[in-house]
Amino acid sequence: MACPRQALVLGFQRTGQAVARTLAARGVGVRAADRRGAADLGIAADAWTGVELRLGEEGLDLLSGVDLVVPSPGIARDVPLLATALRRGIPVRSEIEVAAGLLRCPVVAITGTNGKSTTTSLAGLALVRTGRRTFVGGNLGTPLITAVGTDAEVAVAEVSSFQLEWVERFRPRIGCLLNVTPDHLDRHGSFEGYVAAKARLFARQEADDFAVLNRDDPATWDLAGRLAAQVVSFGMAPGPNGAIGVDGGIALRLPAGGEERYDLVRTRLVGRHNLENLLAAVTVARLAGATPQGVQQAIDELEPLPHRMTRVAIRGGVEWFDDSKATNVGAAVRSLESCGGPVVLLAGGVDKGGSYVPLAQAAAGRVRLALVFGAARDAIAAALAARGVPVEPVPSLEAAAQAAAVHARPGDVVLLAPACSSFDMFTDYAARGRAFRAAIEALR
Ligand code: UMA
Ligand code: ADP
Repeated sequence: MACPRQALVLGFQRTGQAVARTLAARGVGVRAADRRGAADLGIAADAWTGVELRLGEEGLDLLSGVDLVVPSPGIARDVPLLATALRRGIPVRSEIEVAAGLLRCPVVAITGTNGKSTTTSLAGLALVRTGRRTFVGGNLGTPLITAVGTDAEVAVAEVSSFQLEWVERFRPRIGCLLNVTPDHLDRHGSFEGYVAAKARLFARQEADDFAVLNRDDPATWDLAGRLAAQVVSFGMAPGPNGAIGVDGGIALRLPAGGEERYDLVRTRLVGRHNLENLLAAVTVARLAGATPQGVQQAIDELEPLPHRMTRVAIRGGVEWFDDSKATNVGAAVRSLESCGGPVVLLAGGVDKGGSYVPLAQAAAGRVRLALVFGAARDAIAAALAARGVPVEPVPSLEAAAQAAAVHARPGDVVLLAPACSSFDMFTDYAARGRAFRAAIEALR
C-alpha cells in the first residue's frame, strides 16, 4: 500500500480515533466521519485540530479526494460508502493492516471464535515476564495502531474477523487460530464466509512464519495443509509437534528443541476451554521469544478476565457465575459443560444468525431451568423446549435474576451465559455483566 495523501477514517470511536491520530502525526491528510455526532461519541471536536471532522455524516461526498479508506471494525462490509469506494478503485484497509505497515516490531496475532482475549493476555504476560517490551492489545480494547511509534519489541494482538475483512498484506510473524464455531453470521453471511475471514490471518505468511492451530477443532485443523507458514499445533490428542495437555500440566515440543513441561497447579484459569487457551498461549509465547520461566510465571499469575466465568456470588448454597462474555453459542456450550451441578441458565440478547441446537444439546439433562430474554428470546426458547429443557421467557436480565433466585436450589449454579451479543439492551458485554451483578445485589 503506497503512503496515502488523504485518508477517510470511517467510524470515530476507539479504532477511528487511534488511526486518525497516527496518520495525522505522519503528515497524512485525515478526514474522519461517523454517523453519530460529537456529543454522542463523547468527544470534544475542538481537540482534533489537524483532522477534518465530519461527524453525523454518511454521504458519498466524504470520498472526495480520498486515496485510502480505513473503516472501523463495527462498520458492515456492505455500507454504501465502502461499496462506492471499491467501485472507484479506492483501497479499503483495516486498522490492523495500516498498523502492521507502520510497526517496526514483529506482530503476533491471535484469532478464533472464543478464547482470544484470555490467550492474548497470557501470551503477552509471558513476554512481559521475560523482560521483552511488549504491546498487548488489538480487539482486546487498545487498537494495535497505538503501538506504532512506541518502543515495543513485540506486539501481541487479539484480532477479530471484522478486522480481518479488509486486510491484503497483513503478515503476522506468528498467527494463531484457536477455534471456529458459528458466530457473527449476520455480518459475514454464512459460516463459510466467517471461516474465510479468519483464514485471512495466514494468507500472507511465508515459510519462516508460524501458524499455531488447534488440532482438535475440525474447522481450524482443516486449514493446516493449505498454509505456507510452518504449522505448530496444540490439543488434547497427540499431534506431530506443539503442545499437549498431560496430567496436571502441559508438554511442549517446538520445531527446534526438546520437550518442555509446564505446571498448571497454580493457574486460576478453570475449565477445559481454558486448558485449550493455555496450550495455545504457551506455544505462541515460546515461539515469540518468551523464556520457559516467563511462561511459567504468566501461567501462575494471570487472573481470569472479568465477565468470563467469574463467580460473583454465593447465596444460600447457590453459586452465581457471570460469563457475560459468552456472546455466542459455542462459548455458552463450553460454559455449561464446565458447570458441575444443575444449572439455572440465563441467556438471550441479539441473535447472530446461528443455530441454538448445540446449546439445547448441552443444556439437556444439565439445565434445571432456562430463563431467556432479549431479541433472541423466542428462538432460544423454541430450541431448548424442543430438547425438553424447561424454559421460561422473561422481560429482562433483572427479571431473570429474580426468577433464578426463586428457582435455584442449594448446590445449583446460576449461570449468565447469554449465547448472544448484548446490544439490544446494553452498550456491551461488560455493561451486561455489571447489570447482572447489580441485579444479584438487589435481591432480598
Ligand atoms: N459507525 C458509522 N457508520 C456505520 C456503523 C458504525 O459511522 O455504518 C460508527 C459508530 O457510530 C461507531 C463506530 O462507527 O462510533 C464503530 O466503531 P466500532 O464499533 O468499530 O468501535 P471501536 O471502539 O473502534 O471498537 C472496535 C471493536 N469493535 C467491534 O468490533 C464492534 C472493539 O471490539 C475493539 O476492542 C476496538 O475496536 C479496538 O480494537 C469489541 C467487539 O465487540 C470488543 N469485538 C467483536 C467481538 O469481540 O466479538 C468482534
Ligand atoms: P474472546 O476474546 O474470543 O471472546 P475470551 O477469552 O474473552 O474470548 O472468552 C470469552 C468466552 O468464551 C468465555 O467466557 C468462555 O465462555 C468462552 N471460551 C473461552 N475460551 C474458549 C475456548 N478455547 N473454546 C470455547 N469457548 C471458550
